[in-house]
Amino acid sequence: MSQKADIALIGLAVMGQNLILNMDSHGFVVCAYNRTVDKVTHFLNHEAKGTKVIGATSLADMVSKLKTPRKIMLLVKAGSAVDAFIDQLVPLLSPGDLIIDGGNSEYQDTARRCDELKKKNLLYVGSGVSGGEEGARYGPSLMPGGHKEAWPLIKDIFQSIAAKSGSDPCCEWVGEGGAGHFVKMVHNGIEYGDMQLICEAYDLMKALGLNQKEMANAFDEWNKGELDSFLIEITRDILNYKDENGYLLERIRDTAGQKGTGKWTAIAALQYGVPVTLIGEAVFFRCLSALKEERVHASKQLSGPSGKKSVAERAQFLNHIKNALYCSKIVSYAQGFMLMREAAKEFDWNLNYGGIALMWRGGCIIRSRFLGNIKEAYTRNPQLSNLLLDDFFKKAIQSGQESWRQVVSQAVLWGVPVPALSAALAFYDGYRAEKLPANLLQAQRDYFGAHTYELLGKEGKFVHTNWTGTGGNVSASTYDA
Ligand code: 2AM
Repeated sequence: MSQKADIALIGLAVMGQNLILNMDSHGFVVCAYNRTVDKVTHFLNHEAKGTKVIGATSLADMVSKLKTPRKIMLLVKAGSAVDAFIDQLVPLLSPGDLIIDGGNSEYQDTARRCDELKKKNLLYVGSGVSGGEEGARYGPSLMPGGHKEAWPLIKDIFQSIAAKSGSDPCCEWVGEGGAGHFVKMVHNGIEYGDMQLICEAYDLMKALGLNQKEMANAFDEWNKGELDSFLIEITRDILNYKDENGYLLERIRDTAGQKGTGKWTAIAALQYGVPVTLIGEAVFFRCLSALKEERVHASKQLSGPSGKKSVAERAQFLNHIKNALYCSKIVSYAQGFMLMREAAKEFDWNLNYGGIALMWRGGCIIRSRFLGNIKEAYTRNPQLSNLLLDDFFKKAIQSGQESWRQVVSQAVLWGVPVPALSAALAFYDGYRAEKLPANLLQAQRDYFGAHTYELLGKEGKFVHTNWTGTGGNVSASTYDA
């Protein structure tokens, strides 16, 4: 009998193939399988030629070729395909065997599958995998969660193939149930936010009259400082890109697509009542961009400010834009971490926030120097309640906020939409406000719906007022909630 495999991987689209090749490069023997079995032979004869990868002709064949306890990773389309494979695998497996889903599954699905497989004495892991095809081959960011007993079985493989930040793997155990996929979802939401912020900076640069080379140079400069990141770097390259007709970017239709993971983050934010406003705006602005025909029509009907868009000092204003982007980015990550904190409470996860920052530090789309700063903030204080309260970020906002306010006000005066920059600023001002106008809101609710309110200094006592009481006489009745 030939050598048994360390792990099986089902799903030979590019991500799956590349993860297999990555595992192979790190010395693991992988058994490959795919619904359309012809793809297995093709893969073995082409991409995997000369490797230790073995193939399987059926699920039973695959299961027979694995060391026990068996580890089987799925990289198939999220949704019913995952359930279908689980259903077929269950009768072939023995107690203690492990199924891992590396697709983009919804965290509730992962939690449900964990529960179902636990009843069958099987282990289950739902892992976020980020970094695209390149990451899968040479080092993805991996965010595994599910049955904790499964972690020792895959730790070596996962941490070996993951991206590295210095010598640290961008992969750590995230938490129980759907925790891995939840964290991956927040990662994707943050990616939406980062991209939107960069787009707003680009739009403001255009408003200022910068040509494309100047914009590319600005992003190149920014990439040398605190904004150093994959997304800033590719933005520079995109701005520099020319084909036979000149710069390509201006010829691309301005309607954004989305696969839905940003939307899921916004839905989770609403569900758990966390003000993740920047990602929400990023999702909505993609929706607005998709209304191209309506916008073209409205652009001929609706007026905006007519003055010339100019500033006294262009270089100085560019620096303001950079600072505004940086401050907003801090708010966006603070919001994302607030969402994870709330979900952790809801699901009883013991999330390691510094570890999450480290997982995102390399391999994935939002990789950046900034995530190193977040990791350091949580290392300084693992109990940090909000990123905005960390000294490093507090100081960063202190020194950038004048710029941030200038940019948002100027954009408003010019009529340039900056939903993410301005939502972040509104959040910042709201979060640091000891008093918000919600006292009026509570009074209104009590007026029309007798919802009651609490008096300052008498919290816990709920009071109702008869606001239309005769002769303007306000009567209050008190009762315990
Ligand atoms: P296929 O090659 O047989 O289409 C990405 O689409 C991966 O998910 C591919 O390996 C694909 O298999 C698999 N996949 C997509 N939908 C599937 C389904 N309903 N059942 C099983 N595998 C599926």
